[in-house]
Amino acid sequence: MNAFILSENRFDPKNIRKNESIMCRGNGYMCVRASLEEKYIGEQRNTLINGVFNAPPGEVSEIAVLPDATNCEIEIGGERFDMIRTDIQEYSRILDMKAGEGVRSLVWKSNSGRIRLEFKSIVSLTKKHITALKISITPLDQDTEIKIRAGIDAKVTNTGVQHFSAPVRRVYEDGILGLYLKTLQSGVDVSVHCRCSCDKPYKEEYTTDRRSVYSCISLSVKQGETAIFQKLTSYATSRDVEYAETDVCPETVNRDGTEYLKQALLCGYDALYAESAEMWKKYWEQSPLEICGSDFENKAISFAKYHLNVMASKDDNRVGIGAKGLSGEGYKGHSFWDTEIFILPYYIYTEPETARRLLEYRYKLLDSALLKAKRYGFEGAMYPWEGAWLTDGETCPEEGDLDLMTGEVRKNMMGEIEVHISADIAYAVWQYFQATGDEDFMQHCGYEMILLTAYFWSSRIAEKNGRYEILGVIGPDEYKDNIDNNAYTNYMAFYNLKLAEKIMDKIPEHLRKKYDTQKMLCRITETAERLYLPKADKDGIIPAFDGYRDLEETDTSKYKNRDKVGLIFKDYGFDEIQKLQVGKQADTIMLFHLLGDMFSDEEIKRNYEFYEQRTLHDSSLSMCFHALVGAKCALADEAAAMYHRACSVDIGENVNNSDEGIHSASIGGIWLALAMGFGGLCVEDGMLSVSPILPKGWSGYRFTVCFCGTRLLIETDSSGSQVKRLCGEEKEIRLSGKKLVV
Ligand code: IFM
Repeated sequence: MNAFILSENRFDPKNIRKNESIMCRGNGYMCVRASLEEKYIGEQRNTLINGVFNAPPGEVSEIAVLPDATNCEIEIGGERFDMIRTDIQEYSRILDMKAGEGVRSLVWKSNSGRIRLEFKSIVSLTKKHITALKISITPLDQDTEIKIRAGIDAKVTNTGVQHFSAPVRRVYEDGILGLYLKTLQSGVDVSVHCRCSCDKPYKEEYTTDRRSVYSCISLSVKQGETAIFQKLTSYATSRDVEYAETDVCPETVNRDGTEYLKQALLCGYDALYAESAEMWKKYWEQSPLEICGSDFENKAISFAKYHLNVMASKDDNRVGIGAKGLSGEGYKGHSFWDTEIFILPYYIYTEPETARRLLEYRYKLLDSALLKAKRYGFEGAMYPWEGAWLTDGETCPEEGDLDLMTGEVRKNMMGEIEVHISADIAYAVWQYFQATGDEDFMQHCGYEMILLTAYFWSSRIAEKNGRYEILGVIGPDEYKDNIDNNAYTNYMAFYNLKLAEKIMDKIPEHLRKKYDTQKMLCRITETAERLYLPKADKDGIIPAFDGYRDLEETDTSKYKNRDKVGLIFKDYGFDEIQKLQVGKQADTIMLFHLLGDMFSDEEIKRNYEFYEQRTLHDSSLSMCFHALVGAKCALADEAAAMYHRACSVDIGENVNNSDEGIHSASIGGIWLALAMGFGGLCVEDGMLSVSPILPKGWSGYRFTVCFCGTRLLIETDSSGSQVKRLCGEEKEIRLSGKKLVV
């Protein structure tokens, strides 16, 4: 089995959306879902650019679906190509993750005889504004007349919401189609240009339809000859990082968009593919990642690495990572704690520059975090639970689930009380610093972020029972609303406070001038001293929140480990679930990885088993973390089973699971569980440490780690583990408890 190929051997309309998500192509700047060129009911044809958000009146900001350029309708002898209504043979469709190319090949039994079709497409990794499509058409039985209609179509919406003004449409003398439009509220200018052509003599006409412009190419092709059609497209927006420091006008965006396309046209599909594939090759070679002995897990880890390269911007620190990456409009393109806790470790240890950019994005959100704290009567940095564009502030929708029978809408409290994200961000800052030693980042951003998040906790506590408590929160487990002293939140807040104490003497002068750091330190220290940290009860269980052990126990076997999530709602309403010892996702157990030193091995194992039984894994964030903590508890086989489930989130059998986009946290979590769970990767007292274990069913695995400028390859098989230095200076590290110099 080729680990770098995602494939479909039979066209099944049920899989249209899932394949669009998992096979999407992108480069961190933009992503194009792998929609088929011809239209089908149920498709979700999305092209998304990181940072192009818009908020219609009364709604929160969401990533706006851009005009589509994937479309291409083929007609042969007057018959339209369509895989549902016609006879299709020799079908195969793949995403070659090693080269970032989608390929579909088939033979269509048309009324004009058999036609061989091959579709190839990329989003260039080297020319980030460019997408390219190449279609090879070969009539096998007779000479044929071919018509191809392809263009730019702005009749796209975010599931019904139109974010753009009516477009200006143009066709230029050189056959370039242009479409210019603006987001309705946020005023982002977008230009899309495309050029269609064919390698055989053809006639070209231009048509328009509502909000769209097309090129219509017709040609005759002899039996056995191949006509090659090419469509190259460029996207440019006024939010592109190239214009970050200037006030750009629409004309400049249009001019640059045309120029990007003209440059691409000089290359053509094959050369564009070759240079992009070369960059992909470097990406794979720079940091090898493999699981041996288990084909599925190996494919899943390649899949994760592929998507981790297409979801994050490499050069723009004004954008984050969406919960669906850039693979779909799900979760409105917003960034959650998913980034810092699940995804960032991959970048920290393999692409530290990208990790820094992602943390700078959070730094740039500090003003929003300070404002949000004020709005709720607190101080310090209360980070938005959902982040979009820098000036959007909190983008968590206030409306929650709708009760269809009563018409009542449940208020969504996450933006207000799912506060652990502030500590998660501070935690991530420190993780980054530990692995990179990047003092420059800390001076410019990191210390301030740690200080202000810690200060937030000193205002978010309430004095109760002679101590400080954190009341009225939502913890990671979102099936529990408005709880007191969520163990996860309290411990992470404590960590954040202690971190602030630790860095106090490193706070640079400009921050000492900006803030009353002495006063802040006093409050931070006092809060840390008096903050309540839920301790294990007589059974050794750390209560997930106040009163947890008094809740009713229920048989979770009916609801967990099934194909569908949310099954519990068939038997219980949301309010009833509050009274049960059940959880949606990993919660307390996450502490055993994040703050493992604070708990004994015995405590970790007992709590892991207790909470796993009560967790429904209804969130894609759950399985990877259970695999990670399970591996750390030396429950290697259970962890491997959880890992398998985490790998199945996007590429498993469940057809609809990823319709709205891939699950970026789970994808980051797959790497996290491999490297930090099975591989035991961590930094202890400034020294890198790995202590790999090999679960049953795997014959080995390898991953790379970038630590303070040195890149290491960690390889494990049944004979043990070894560490090789790939580049950078010598490092003293700990391998399975023993110090060695690599
Ligand atoms: O951040 C998560 C949350 O923990 C569970 N619901 C989905 C969110 C986005 O992935």
